[in-house]
Amino acid sequence: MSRHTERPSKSGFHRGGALLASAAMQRTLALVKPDAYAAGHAGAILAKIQESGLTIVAAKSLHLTRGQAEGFYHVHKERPFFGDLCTFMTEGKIMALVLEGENAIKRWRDLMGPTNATEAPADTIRGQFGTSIERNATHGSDAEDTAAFETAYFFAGLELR
Ligand code: RTP
Ligand code: MG
Repeated sequence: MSRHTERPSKSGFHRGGALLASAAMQRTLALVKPDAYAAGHAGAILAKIQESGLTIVAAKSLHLTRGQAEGFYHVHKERPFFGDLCTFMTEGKIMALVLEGENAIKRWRDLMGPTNATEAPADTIRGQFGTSIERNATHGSDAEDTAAFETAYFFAGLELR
């Protein structure tokens, strides 16, 4: 086998002795929603993120206007819960975070748990801090394209360096 031959391994490909990582480095947008922020859970949620090994690239707290909430959740505008969701998301301050790591999008959604907090395992963030299908403590982007849109919705380029 020549020095430049690629051969598969358990975790990626070796080329000339160097390991090429197979996991993608990603950024994702996380929100601490108004229910969890008002209840004082933002600190505990930040601690869980850091314990998971994800890096917090950017963070801020803000109070969304109705228009800003509608724009953020525009993909859901035809859904029956859209109006209630926007009312909820504007009832108080939120925290917006950009998280980075290998497979960050899925890792953050796994940490959050399923949408319905009443069905979320107790060791997930939604299981611990959410109370219903709507009031579920946190948001996470669901794909690379939505992560890019949502990150840029909250943060300017200079805040993401
Ligand atoms: P998110 O976008 O906030 O991370 O939540 P998700 O992907 O788990 O769930 P999605 O289907 O995108 O729904 C967005 C948010 O809308 C609220 N919701 N209410 N009343 C209802 O039936 C209902 N369904 C969803 C939740 O706050 C959900 O996170
Ligand atoms: Mg979603």
